[in-house]
Amino acid sequence: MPDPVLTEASSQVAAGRAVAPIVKAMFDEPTNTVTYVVHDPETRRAAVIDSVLDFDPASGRTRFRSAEAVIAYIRGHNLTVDWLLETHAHADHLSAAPYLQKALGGQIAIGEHIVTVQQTFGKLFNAGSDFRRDGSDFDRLWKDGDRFAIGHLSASVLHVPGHTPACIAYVIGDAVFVGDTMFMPDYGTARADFPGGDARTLFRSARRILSLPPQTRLFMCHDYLPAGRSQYAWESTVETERRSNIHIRDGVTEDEFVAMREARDATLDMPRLILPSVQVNMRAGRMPQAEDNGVAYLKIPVNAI
Ligand SMILES: N[C@@H](CCC(=O)N[C@@H](CS)C(=O)NCC(=O)O)C(=O)O
Ligand SMILES: [Fe+2]
Repeated sequence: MPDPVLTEASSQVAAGRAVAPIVKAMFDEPTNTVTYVVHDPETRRAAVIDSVLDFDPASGRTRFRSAEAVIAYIRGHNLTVDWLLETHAHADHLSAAPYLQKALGGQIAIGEHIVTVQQTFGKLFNAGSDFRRDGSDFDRLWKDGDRFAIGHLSASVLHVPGHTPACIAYVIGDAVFVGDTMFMPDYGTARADFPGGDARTLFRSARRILSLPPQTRLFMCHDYLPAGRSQYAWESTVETERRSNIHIRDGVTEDEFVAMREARDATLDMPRLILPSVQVNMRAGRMPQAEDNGVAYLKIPVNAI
């Protein structure tokens, strides 16, 4: 089937090799998350992708060690932040986008289907009328095929649902920030058992990314250090993933993938931070409104998830 959005993204990748974006990866070991700062070397305009707010669920305390590291990098390299991009509403860490926005500026953006996620989790957490479920907590909502710029770098948006309904991959120059679609070849793919997730849809989204040119650089959102590897890793290519990804390399059929993914998902525990993460991330990384004592509370739904 012709896919005009992917055709456009492919020519962008080819052109993107002329002025490649500079990509800085910052790994958060407690949540196995990779935050990226991507910038245009000519104009020094930048985007931050998938930032992390440190959160200790035992004490309910937030800390800003990861966010401050991003701020130090941005200031140290004299960059101007235009975008604070989320690949999806993460279920395993809280976003630091509002904290970074206060310090650095930039617009907070996510996929337009965040409204579906907001409706699902708004209901689960019985959020009050102060919680807007129309995406308006974000500054920008992306559609498949949307294009934007980071200085002179071209960026475009691929809607890649499956892990969650709102997942986005960002194609920036010749680099793709794949979010939680696939991981390093020896780890495979993301789970598809969260509300609104679907293994068949995930397969199609991952294979769509793998239809980009073979040399396209792919940057993963997580690395879980599978047995047999001792160094964290997060960068791969279309060619490498097609040759050797244990779940979605060339030759694996959709039905084989779905059977494997659903069997594995049935064995997985919920992420340690899923309850705080989704309550905060559905609000673009902000805490629920403080109560009359000035304290914000996060809920734990009992036997509901
Ligand atoms: N043990 C981790 C699990 C995190 C997790 O479930 N990660 C998701 C991405 S948000 C995933 O796709 N994991 C893939 C897998 O374990 O197969 C935690 O508690 O945070
Ligand atoms: Fe995720």
